Amino acid sequence: MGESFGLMTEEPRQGGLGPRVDGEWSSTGPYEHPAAGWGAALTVGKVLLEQRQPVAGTKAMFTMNHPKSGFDCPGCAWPDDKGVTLDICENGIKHVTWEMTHKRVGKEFFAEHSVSELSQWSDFELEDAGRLVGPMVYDAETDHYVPISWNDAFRLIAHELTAMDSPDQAAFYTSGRLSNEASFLYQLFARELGTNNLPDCSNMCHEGSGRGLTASLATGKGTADLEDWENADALFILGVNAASNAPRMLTSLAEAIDRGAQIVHVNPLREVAGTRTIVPHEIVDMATFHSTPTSTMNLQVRPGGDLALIRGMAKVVFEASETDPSALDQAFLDRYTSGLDAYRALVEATTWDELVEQAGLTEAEIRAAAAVYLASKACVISWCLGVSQHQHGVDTVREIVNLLLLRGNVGRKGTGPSPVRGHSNVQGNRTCGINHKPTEDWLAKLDEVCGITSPREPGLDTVHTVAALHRGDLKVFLGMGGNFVRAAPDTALTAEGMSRCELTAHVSTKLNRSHLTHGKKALILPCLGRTERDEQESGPQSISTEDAMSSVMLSLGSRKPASPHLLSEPEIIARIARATMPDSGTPWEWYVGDYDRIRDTMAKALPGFERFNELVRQQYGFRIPQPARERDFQTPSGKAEFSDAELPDVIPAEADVLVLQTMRSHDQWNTTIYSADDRYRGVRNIRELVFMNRRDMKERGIAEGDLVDIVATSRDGSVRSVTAFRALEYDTPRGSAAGYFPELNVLLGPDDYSRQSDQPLMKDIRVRIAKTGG
Ligand SMILES: Nc1nc2c(c(=O)[nH]1)N[C@H]1C(S)=C(S)[C@@H](COP(=O)(O)OP(=O)(O)OC[C@H]3O[C@@H](n4cnc5c(=O)[nH]c(N)nc54)[C@H](O)[C@@H]3O)O[C@H]1N2
Ligand SMILES: Nc1nc2c(c(=O)[nH]1)N[C@H]1C(S)=C(S)[C@@H](COP(=O)(O)OP(=O)(O)OC[C@H]3O[C@@H](n4cnc5c(=O)[nH]c(N)nc54)[C@H](O)[C@@H]3O)O[C@H]1N2
Ligand SMILES: [Mo]
Repeated sequence: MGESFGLMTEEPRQGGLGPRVDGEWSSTGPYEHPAAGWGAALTVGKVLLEQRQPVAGTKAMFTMNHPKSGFDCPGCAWPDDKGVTLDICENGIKHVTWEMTHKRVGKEFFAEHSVSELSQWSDFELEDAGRLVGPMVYDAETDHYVPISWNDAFRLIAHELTAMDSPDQAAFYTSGRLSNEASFLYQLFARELGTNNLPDCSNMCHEGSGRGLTASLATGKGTADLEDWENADALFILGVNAASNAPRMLTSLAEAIDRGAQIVHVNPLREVAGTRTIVPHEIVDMATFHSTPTSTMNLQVRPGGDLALIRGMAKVVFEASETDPSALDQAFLDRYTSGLDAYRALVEATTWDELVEQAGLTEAEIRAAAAVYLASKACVISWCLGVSQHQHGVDTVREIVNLLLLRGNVGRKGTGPSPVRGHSNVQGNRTCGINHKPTEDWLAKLDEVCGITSPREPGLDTVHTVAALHRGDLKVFLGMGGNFVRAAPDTALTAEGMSRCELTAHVSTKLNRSHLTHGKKALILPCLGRTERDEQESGPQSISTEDAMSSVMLSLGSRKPASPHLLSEPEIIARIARATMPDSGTPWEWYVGDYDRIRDTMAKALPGFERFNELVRQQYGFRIPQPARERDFQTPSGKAEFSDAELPDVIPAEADVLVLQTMRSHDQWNTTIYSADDRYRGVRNIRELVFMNRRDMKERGIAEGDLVDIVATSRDGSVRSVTAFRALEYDTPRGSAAGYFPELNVLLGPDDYSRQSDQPLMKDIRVRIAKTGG
């Protein structure tokens, strides 16, 4: 795999990209204990000790997500629960502790290890080396990163950006941790320079959700918030591994069960959140081992089969309305929606045979789910990557909205669509302008307020950035956080594309693979983390973030920075901008002196941010007004739009082809892998694995633990493969398989993206699996 591009060339190891394993791998099947609880508490203690942070770490936990003067957990985007004083979870704690490590990566480290040597380190070892402490530049002669002053680093970036033939030869990537203030400055810089090339990580997670919701309801976000979760009597949870990736959702699920609500989990795998939990912050529950169920029904859908399931449920609702008019909210439908007749005709014309086949569920199961929906007065439907990272992600999101509309489950207490966002501020990034396809309204306002002329041509998103890198069309790649090379599809192709750039520069807290797969010139620019004190001219600064339910809150870091040489993200952006555009009329330095000034400008440029500085200082910040929540649907027709997509065929035509999904283990944060274990799936000391259905294994002569080759055929016919992965039997539907991201990203071709959302098909890789050497 990609020898010259800084990727590991070593033989595959069964530890995957995580730490080297010290014991035999083992697989005992799904976790039999409640989610969270003592398993989580033990891990937390271990993590704090490993990073030598038992005391400071514990102290930090008490200020995390604290409504006043705390910092926002840099983990997931799940909203803070207002009734809970210690609203934290195992994975949030791991995440924060990882940032607070005592280990440092300074100039001595880089003098000791060449880039070629570091390229042979695992991804875990790179990050585990510690926090980056000073700006570094790549020296091609010695193949080492060497120190550079901040000023020289900014000058180098400015030089490369001004040497380009067009501003569209640069791409400005954002990972979803970036604050609202920094996001605003970053997009302002890109646009003032003259490009909309703003690829971001939401191109890989919820682009499809945003597009679907916008087409249906004229809002790119969910309309439900935590209060709605608390007032729903039916919750449908599709395609999310909540116990690992949004653990604080477990609290909401347990509370829902306690008040008698129904919870239906839809997932090819029976994830542990679909069973029981010990509520993450309930210390008393932990002491008494009191656990609460978190589900009333589990439906093991076929990969990509969600649309068929939802349509089947709609079919039952229409059927019921023949005898019971209250099955439909006719008053709502008449007043607020458009396109019902066409949708109804389509649903009625779809046969049960088709629905059952495509959903991979029996008619009885679909009817049972519909019965829950029909019996409920207020329903929330929630989803994550299991829905969005598919070819028909946009159609599926729209089908979810269709079903909600039928019974008036939008814009009313206890109802609404509710996508589970990923990174802690991925939603805020978009709100603040990180968007490769901005609307004219948005740009016009930005131009008016900031006195610039934004380009109108749409820019590159993630998959098109990979293609442009590879064609050699991009001269400069700037990464604002994240680990683009590991996160994007087709690792080798992405790395090779990066090496064609004149300059790659990454603003980061820790060393990662993207620093090693560098351009001709390369910079590492270390920044402050979310937990750290950010001192500027006017004193300590707060930043703000927006959670998955549109609440914007301040976050104040208070820890001593990992090094006195770190700069904040807003400062780095402002200084790059000034160096590149010395005559810019934007008051870059003045903005950085006091972030209130950035917020004052944002208050004028962003709809819903009026009085930003004042509102964000309220105890729980503020919720961005959302017309769709008030049933004001600002679509072209002025109504919520039903969609009428054809039922997609999600079953591979060739009988020996399996649909492989790539997902996270319990012990990783995206490309950061903490260990080679996946507690809730019963796996230890192994990541280079593939979970398969027992019958699919038998058919291929594969026994438990056998080494297998996985060969993927891309949509463009090209073939990619990995070898010597271990096949493990798992309860996944026939014809499907599952393994870990980012180890399996090598299997995704550049053409393997949804034509609806432009999202890579990370949950739908078409593969053949056979015994290695067989
Ligand atoms: N601890 C931790 N928390 C995280 C992250 C992390 O890496 N670690 N990442 C953050 C980010 S950026 C994001 S976007 C989110 C991701 O959160 P998730 O969406 O939970 O992420 P995945 O691990 O990819 O899990 C996908 C889930 O969808 C299911 N699935 C796969 N295909 C289908 C399908 O066709 N239909 C249905 N119904 N289900 C399907 C899988 O079995 C799995 O349960 O989590 C965020 N939170
Ligand atoms: N096959 C497959 N691929 C996937 C996915 C999948 O499910 N399957 N999921 C996709 C999804 S949903 C996402 S969101 C992407 C994730 O893609 P990214 O967001 O690009 O990746 P992360 O792993 O979150 O980034 C980790 C790095 O961020 C840096 N970092 C951490 N904290 C900070 C900070 O405060 N500031 C700055 N500037 N840097 C910081 C550190 O240097 C760390 O190495 O991956 C995508 N790729
Ligand atoms: Mo994500």
